[in-house]
Amino acid sequence: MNEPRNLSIDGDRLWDSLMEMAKIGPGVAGGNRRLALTDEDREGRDLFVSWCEAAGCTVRVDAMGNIFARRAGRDDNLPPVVTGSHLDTQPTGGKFDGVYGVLAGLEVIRSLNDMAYETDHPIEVVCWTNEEGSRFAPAMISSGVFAGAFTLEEAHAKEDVDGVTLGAELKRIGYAGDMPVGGREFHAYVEAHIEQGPILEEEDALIGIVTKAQGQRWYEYTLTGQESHAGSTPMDRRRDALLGAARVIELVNAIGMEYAPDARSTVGMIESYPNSRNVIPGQVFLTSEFRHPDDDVLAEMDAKLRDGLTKIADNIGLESEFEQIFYIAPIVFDERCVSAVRNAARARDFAAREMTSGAGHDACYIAAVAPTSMIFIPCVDGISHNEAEDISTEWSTAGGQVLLGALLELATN
Ligand code: HGY
Ligand code: MN
Ligand code: MN
Repeated sequence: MNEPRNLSIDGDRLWDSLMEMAKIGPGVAGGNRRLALTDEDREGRDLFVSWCEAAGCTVRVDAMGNIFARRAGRDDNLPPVVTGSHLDTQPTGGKFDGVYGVLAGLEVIRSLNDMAYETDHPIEVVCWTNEEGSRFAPAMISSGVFAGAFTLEEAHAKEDVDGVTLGAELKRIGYAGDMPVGGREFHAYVEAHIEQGPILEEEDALIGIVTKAQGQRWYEYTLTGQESHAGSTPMDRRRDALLGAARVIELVNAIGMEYAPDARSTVGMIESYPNSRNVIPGQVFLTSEFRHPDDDVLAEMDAKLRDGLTKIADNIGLESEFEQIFYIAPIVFDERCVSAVRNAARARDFAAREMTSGAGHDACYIAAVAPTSMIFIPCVDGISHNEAEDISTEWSTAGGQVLLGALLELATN
């Protein structure tokens, strides 16, 4: 029987695991490069699976390569309380984005084992595939399949820039599991993650009680003009695709600024063809994205973009192919799960504040199929998606303690 006592995680062990995982897929500036379903991702997954098995978990992999490590509850027929995040990184990613949530979840299991503490509901830690949406767009695609936002077939067919499909890579690295994706109940899902912004650190808060997440729209453009000679083509005779792209970049930024302070707008990728210094670019591929906590504003931004793009193309004489490749509505997280996080922070007297997530997370899709909330910890200067991403051991341990408390509240009937 569980005696009431000071239940705690082992912050040093969590930190050591984070540093061990960080050795896999090193970046060039101290961070990590473990793009989804690469050999580096496989190595990180294999290490995580070995740690889960050493912790006595049963490990299952579904058809999207999502890894579920399960610690039995008193009544194993009860739906699990789930935590976790992702191990894939951006090309110039940090050591903690996603990884923190996966390993903090494992640390909770390791600590419950140490304390021989039995929960009523089983507890599972999940590693979601391709959360970043960097190698295979869009982001959070595997939790998206789990939540029914994408079919398994369309997700498996997603291609990287070399035309390699997500499905083929799952098979190649040995993570094409046979478990169906989704269709099973989570009693609750709580994801721990670094904030990836400056608020908590600036306010000296240890914990973010995440109540909402903003909506997103991602776009792809192909602007087609005409290659021609840089020296002999008069300025009024050009159909310069890169000039068009430059105006799109300005337009995307102007719309973001118009809806500041909450809006976010970014052009992330651009490829100019033929990319020769004395040829007027004939074709440009670029991407952009909008984010906002209010769906109506996001729709207004979308309409302004479409209108502005048409004017730019007409003015320069470009053909423009334009596609919205991803949309996720703003999320309001579940009050029972949010209060479990709030209670856990309060029980430890941690400075905490409620907030909206600027970044997308797997929790955003899981919120559609299970009661869900998130825990944020600060990160240094709010920097993320950058190899300099950093956290303190104090922040790491505090987040783990709150995750333990929240999961115990939700896993106890
Ligand atoms: O783009 C995002 O918000 C997340 O990092 N995938
Ligand atoms: Mn992340
Ligand atoms: Mn990320």
